[in-house]
Amino acid sequence: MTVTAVFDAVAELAPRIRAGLIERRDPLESENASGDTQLAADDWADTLFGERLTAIDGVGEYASEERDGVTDCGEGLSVAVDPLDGSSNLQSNNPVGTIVGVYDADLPARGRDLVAAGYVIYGPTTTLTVARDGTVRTEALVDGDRRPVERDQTLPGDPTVFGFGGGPDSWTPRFAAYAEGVQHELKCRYGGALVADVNQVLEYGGVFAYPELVSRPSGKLRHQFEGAPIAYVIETAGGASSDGRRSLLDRPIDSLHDRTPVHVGSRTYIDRLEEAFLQEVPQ
Ligand code: FBP
Repeated sequence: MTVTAVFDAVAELAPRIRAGLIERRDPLESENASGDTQLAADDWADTLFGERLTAIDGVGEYASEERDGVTDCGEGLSVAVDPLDGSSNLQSNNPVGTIVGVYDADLPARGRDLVAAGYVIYGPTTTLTVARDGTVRTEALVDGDRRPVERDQTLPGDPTVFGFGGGPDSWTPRFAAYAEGVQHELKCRYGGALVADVNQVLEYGGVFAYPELVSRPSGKLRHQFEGAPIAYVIETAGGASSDGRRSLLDRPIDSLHDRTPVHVGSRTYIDRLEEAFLQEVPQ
C-alpha cells in the first residue's frame, strides 16, 4: 500500500533529520520557490525526502516547498512535502516539523484530492501524526520504534487555545475584530511553527490562523504544502478549516506555490470566522 510506504519512509527518515539539524542551522545564499530564505537544513531535508519518496513504487510525483516544479517519478499518487516547517525556529531551539500530503491527482491538486496527510514534530519527543481512512493517529518515534500515542485523535469539546500569525498591525480590520473576541475566550499559544501550533489545537481544542494580511491578502502559508494537508488532519479529527470563505479542502489552486489564508480548529471558531467575513461590507 503506497500510503503506508510513504509514512513508513517518513517515520524512518525523521530521526535522521532530527539528528542532522544541529549542523545545518545556517542560511544559504539561495531562496526557495516562494522567495523564502533557505536554511541548509531545508535543502538537506528536501534532498533526503525527495530521494526516498520518489523511489517508492506507487508514487508518481514529488513536490516540495524547496523545489520550483514537480518531479515525475513514475505512475501513482502525488506527494507534496514541506520538508522543514518552521525552520526559522531552529536558531531558538523551538519545535520544527515536516508536513506531508498524499494526493490522488497530478499536482497542483485540490485538498479534496488528498487521500492522506500528516506531520512530524521534532519537539521534546519526535512524533508522527497521520490522518487516513477517517482516523488520526499519533506515534512517538523513539530509538527506531514507533510507539502508539493516540489511536483515534479528535478535537476535544471544550476548546482552550488560540494561535494567530501575523499580528495586529498587519491584520485586516475584519480579522482583527474576530481576533479581539477570541483572545478574551482562549489562551494564546503561538510558537512560530505551523505543525506545533496546530498540534496544540488538535490536543486542546481552539483555533489556529495565519490569516489574510493587509499587505498579503493570500496570507503567508502555502496551500499545497501546508494549508490543505493541515486542514485534512484537523477535519479528519472532527474540526473544521477555512480560507475565510470555505473549507481549505475546497479552495481552488492555480499554481503549485500558491499561498492561502489558513484557519483551522474547533468548528465553533471556524463558523464564527466565516460568519464575520460573510457580514463584511465590501470596502
Ligand atoms: P516555513 O518555515 O516552512 O516557511 O513555514 C512558515 C512558517 O514558519 C510556519 O511554520 C509558521 O506557522 C509561520 O511561518 C510563522 O510565521 P511568522 O514567523 O511570521 O510568525
